[in-house]
Amino acid sequence: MDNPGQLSIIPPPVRFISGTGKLEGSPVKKNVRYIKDLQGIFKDETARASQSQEEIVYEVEMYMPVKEGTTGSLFFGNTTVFAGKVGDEYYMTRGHFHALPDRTEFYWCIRGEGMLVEMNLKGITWAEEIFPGSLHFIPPRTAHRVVNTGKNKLVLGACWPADAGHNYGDIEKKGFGARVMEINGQPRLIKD
Ligand code: S6P
Ligand code: ZN
Repeated sequence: MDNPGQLSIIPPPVRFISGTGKLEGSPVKKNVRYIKDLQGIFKDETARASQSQEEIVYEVEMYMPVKEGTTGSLFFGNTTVFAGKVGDEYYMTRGHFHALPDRTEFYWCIRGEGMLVEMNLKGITWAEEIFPGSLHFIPPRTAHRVVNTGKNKLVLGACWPADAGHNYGDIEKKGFGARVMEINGQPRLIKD
């Protein structure tokens, strides 16, 4: 043994860049959602279909150190929602319940401004303001969607259980019951 008694010190596999919220490292996976991927998500489908289909609406970077579905473990990620609108509706994520409905999640804002739209199983919808430093707990059985109401990128960190999974189907069928629209130059949460 070269160094008897010496324990190993290793570099971490992933770096979280605090200024930008980016993740760096070989285990990081990335998903990009373009306008062309978001059919039926925005209120004005005609407007969505007529704008540039290759424009990015949002990107997600994920560090998933265990197999998806592992009980008792965690995933870490970021979501960047670009600035833009489809008609009068701000760019946003698809939104989902977790497939295991009681699984919760934390989001926190790194930069930008927006709204976190949430909906419970009774169909009651509300939104939390997002701003740098804001911290958001997604309760059990609560659908969640991130909306960028600003002129710059909105970047959020997220941490969620590795067995949470995603249920997109219920949102595709019923929506959130409310949308964040620009009305007279201001973001408003209005009934759908
Ligand atoms: C995962 C977590 C986020 C979202 C991301 C994109 O539980 O909530 O990482 O996956 O914000 O949203 P969506 O609705 O397209 O998965
Ligand atoms: Zn989630």
